[in-house]
Amino acid sequence: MSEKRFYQPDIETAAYEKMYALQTERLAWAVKHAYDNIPAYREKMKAKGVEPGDVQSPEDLHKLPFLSKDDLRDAYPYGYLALPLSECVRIQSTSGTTGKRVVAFYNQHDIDLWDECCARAIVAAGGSNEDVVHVSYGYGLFTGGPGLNGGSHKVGSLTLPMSSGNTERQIQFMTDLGSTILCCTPSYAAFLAESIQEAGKRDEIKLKAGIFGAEAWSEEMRRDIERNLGIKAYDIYGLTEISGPGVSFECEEQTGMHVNEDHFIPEIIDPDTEEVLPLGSKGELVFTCITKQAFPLLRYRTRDICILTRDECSCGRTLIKMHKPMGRSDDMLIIRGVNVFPSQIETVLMNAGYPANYLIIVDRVNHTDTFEVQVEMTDEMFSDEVKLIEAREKDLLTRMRAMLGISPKVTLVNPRSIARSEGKAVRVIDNRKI
Ligand code: DLL
Repeated sequence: MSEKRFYQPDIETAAYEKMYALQTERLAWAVKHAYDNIPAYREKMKAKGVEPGDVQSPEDLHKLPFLSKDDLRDAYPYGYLALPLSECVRIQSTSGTTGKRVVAFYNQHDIDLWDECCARAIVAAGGSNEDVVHVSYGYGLFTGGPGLNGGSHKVGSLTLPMSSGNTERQIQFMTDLGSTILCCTPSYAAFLAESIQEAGKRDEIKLKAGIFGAEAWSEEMRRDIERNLGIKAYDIYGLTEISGPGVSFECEEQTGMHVNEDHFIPEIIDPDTEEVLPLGSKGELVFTCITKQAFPLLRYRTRDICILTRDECSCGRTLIKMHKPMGRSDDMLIIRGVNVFPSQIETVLMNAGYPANYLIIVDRVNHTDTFEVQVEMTDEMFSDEVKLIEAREKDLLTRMRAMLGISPKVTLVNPRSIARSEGKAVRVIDNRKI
């Protein structure tokens, strides 16, 4: 098999000067396109006193106004559409459950570029036309299924559009058709691994790699999935508004995700002051789409807390890297005044040998926050002896206090008692808002 390391080597390994020139040219086009075709955006620019001609290069990005999910919701559904509907061929939508959904529009050009971004991710995970790509992300309005499906077609892999659910059938197809690359959320990958083990099919699967994203997952969870499925697990990031999966993707180095910066220019800002922060700083990730035609968002605030770095990568790609998102500036939990990221709790659990099946329940009683973490035991941990369970809970509590600086109530629950997710896992129940 000829090992192809890059899908588009001229872009993925371009010298910085070449990338910068490309971004400069495309950015000028994108700003003018949005200004000319989206009245709401034109108003925003005018309110900030900016004209398209003021943005000559990526250095001028800071002059542009930000866009937020609320802007898109307020303008639902067509307010940020830059083309006539007759030129659009697809709609996708965010997975949010509260408020109005955000709908994203695509013309064929946008779909082609999105597919190419996902193709880069698949090739980076070792994919080629020799592979069977098993897509268990949801299909439909969610971008996971359609995105990886399109990417797999571009690579020329045999594509299994499984969608999520029906785990028994997933395992059957996986074994019968020899799936080699699995694409799904990390929580579903962990569940599939568990189910494959239970079905005694571990030796029958041919998986070599997984492309997992759409939700936060820890390094510890990665190691668990890799061990249990016998694969290399790659992270992939994206959001519906910026096209879907494939905004960034991991290479074999597994030290962050390369951003497809020929299409999406990233910035990191301080979420409170909105000031642009230098490379290496932790802050909120903002993207400017420079090639999208139907839904060309500029300076879109993702709310994902992240770090950007431009270090040399052993894979040969020169594309800027983003670290794994470390939580969100909007769903970070503040419990009794302490900032808590669910990923910190996951890290504690995985380090202590627990599976990533847990639920964080926050409430407010008598004006004081209550904070409980329910953690599922494995069959091996399960015991009838109360003393043993209490000792385990105490141990976890000590570890969590050290990590978080705050003490949750830790409750161990029976194996398989926390509902599994076929899509994004629900990890937090915050009753304080109700
Ligand atoms: O989750 C798109 C996607 C599908 C990405 C499949 C990767 C794989 P949305 O439903 O719009 O789109 O949710 C976007 O999910 O702002 C992040 O908070 C989170 N997210 C996405 N990928 C990752 C990741 C898709 N790899 C929101 N790690 C984003 C952590 C992620 N969080």
